[in-house]
Amino acid sequence: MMFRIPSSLTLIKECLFSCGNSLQISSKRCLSTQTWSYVKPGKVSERLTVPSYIPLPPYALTGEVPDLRFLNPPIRQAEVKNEGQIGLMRRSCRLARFVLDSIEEIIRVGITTDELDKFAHELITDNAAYPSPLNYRGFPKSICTSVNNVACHGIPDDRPLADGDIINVDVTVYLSGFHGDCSKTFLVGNVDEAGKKLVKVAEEAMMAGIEVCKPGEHFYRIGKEVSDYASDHGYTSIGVFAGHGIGTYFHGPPDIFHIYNRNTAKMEPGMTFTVEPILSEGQANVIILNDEWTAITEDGSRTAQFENTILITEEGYEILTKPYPKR
Ligand SMILES: [Co+2]
Repeated sequence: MMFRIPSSLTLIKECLFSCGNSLQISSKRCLSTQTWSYVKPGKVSERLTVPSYIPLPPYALTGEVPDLRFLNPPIRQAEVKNEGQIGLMRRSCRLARFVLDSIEEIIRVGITTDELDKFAHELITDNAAYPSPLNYRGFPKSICTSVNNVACHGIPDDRPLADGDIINVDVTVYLSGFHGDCSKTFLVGNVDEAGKKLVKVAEEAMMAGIEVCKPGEHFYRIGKEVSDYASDHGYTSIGVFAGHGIGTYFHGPPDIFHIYNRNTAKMEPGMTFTVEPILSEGQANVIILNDEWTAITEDGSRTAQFENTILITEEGYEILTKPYPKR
């Protein structure tokens, strides 16, 4: 996912919270009935390495992401891909979904997000792919794991998953020169009814955005549908994070906003991009912690997110990262 820094967003240098890993949030909510814990970052393990035969994206060694406008040919707007490129997108997207589905099978109370990261890293590299987040603008791990009040870009660490957590796992892989990107929010153990509803509505909101996609449709329509669906169910769509075009680059044009916006560009067959709204139980404001990645809600609300990479087809859309049929 791509991050846009709005002028109102405060980047703070010190971690706001000095208490233990899991503390009860002091907010206006009723503390005695809260069944989930407030999360702050834990200890991050050593960076993992990638076998030397894995083809690397341009930023893998330096952390620096090339500006797409200076490529040859430059990429300034949503790219229309040919059949060959679409075939490769399909492969990387299928692998991303396979990894996400495999992570789902090992998620349980007590497993740490670092263990999830190691598992994903191995599975991705075993499939001759590179875990796209690793060293992307310096990101230290291979997946993002965002628990409860962490809105996105959570860094896998030593915190064990607790009964009642909701966790978004975001998987992106770079296979045969193309990225595929998807994420899902999972329930851990016994999640309260409010949490279950948040997760369900977040998935439906993503689908509301995807279902309007077709050739000739304006990009702003996605943000309108997502945002309306969220507010109809009592949630807010967090506006500072956007979906993105995807291809040989992890993040490129167009920006896919999940709130009302004025992007009047139109969709065309062959375009590939992500739709990945984050819904908050409370306000939409987020704070970036001093690790420069972890985005938490300012008011301590829980959030849930779902993401797919989609292709615009002649008839409408195709979800390239669609889940495998359950056996
Ligand atoms: Co994304």
